[in-house]
Amino acid sequence: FSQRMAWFNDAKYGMFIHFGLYSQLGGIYKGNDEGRYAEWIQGNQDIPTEEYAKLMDTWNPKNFDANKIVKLAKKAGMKYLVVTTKHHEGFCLWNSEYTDFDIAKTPMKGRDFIKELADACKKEGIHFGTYYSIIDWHHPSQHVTIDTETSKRNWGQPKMKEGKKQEYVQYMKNQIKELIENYDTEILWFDGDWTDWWTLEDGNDLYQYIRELKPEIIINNRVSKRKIFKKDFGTPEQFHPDSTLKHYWEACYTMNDSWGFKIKDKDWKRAEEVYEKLKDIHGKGGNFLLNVGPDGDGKIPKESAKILKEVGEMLKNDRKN
Ligand code: FUL
Repeated sequence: FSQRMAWFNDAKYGMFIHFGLYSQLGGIYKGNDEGRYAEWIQGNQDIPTEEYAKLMDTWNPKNFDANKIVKLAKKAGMKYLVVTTKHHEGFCLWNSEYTDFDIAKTPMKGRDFIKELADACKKEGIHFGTYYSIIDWHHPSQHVTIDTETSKRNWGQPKMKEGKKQEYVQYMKNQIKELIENYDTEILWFDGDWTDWWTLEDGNDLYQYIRELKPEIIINNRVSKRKIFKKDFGTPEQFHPDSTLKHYWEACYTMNDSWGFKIKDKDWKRAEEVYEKLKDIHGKGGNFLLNVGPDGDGKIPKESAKILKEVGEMLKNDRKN
C-alpha cells in the first residue's frame, strides 16, 4: 500500500479543476445569481433536468487549452491534477460510449477535454487524476424529490428509482473502465457518497472492482461512506486537520468561494494565504489540492493564474534557500 501511495505522498501539491456545463453560466441563470457554489446551480435554482440539458447547445469553450493549463500547474509547483470528468449535473467531459450527455454532442464535438488533459499531463510529467460524482442529476435512474419540511426539491439527496440501482452501478463501472483504459487515470476521486442509496458495501464493491482493473491506481475515500472509509486517502474539504493523522489525506480548497467559475465571486485568497495553507498542510503530512474553475470560454480566470504563479515563485525561493 505505501509503495502504491509513494508518488502521491511525494507529490504533495495538485491542481483541482471544476469544469462542466455550469461553467458557461458563471453562477447566473436567467438573471438569478442565487447559490454559493456555481457548479450546483441546477440544484440551487431548481432547474428541471430537461431544461438544464439545453445548455449543451450553447456550451462552446473553444479556448480550453489543456497544454496551457498543465503548464500553469507545473509553473505553480504542482505535481498532479484532478479534473471533474462528471460532476453532479451528470455531463461528461469525455466522449463516452455510454451516454449522449457528453462533449461529443455539443458544439465542441470532435474534441475530448479529458484526453487533451491526459496527454498534456503525460507530456509535462504531471500525474493525472479524475473526479467522478456518484450522484447524477441527469441519469434516468435518479430523481429529486420534494422535501416535506421545506417543500423544496432536495437536490442534495437524489433518490434512486425502484429497481434501477444495478443499472446505474453498471453505468458507473463502464464509465470508470473508460477513464482507466482510454485515459490511464492515476487517481479516481469520487464524490456524492453521502446520498442515502449508496452504502458502505456498494463502496467496497466499487473499490474492489477498480483495484482489479488497475492495481496501482489511487482511490479517494468518497468511493464509500467517507466517515467510515479512509482508503486510500481522506478528503477534508475547505478545512484541514490540525495534526498528523494515521492515514493519508488530501485537503481540497477553493481559491475564492466557489469551485465552478462564478462571475460575481471576487473573494480571492491572497497568494501569501495560499502559501501558508500549503505549508501548514504539508507540515501535518497532508496533500493540498487547490482548485481552479475555467470560465465559459475554457480559460482559467486571470486572478487564479496570478495567485498560482505567485505561490509557485515562493516555492521556488524556498528551494533556493
Ligand atoms: C463537494 C461537491 O458537492 C462540490 O460541488 C465540490 O465538487 C467539492 C469538491 O465536493 O462535495
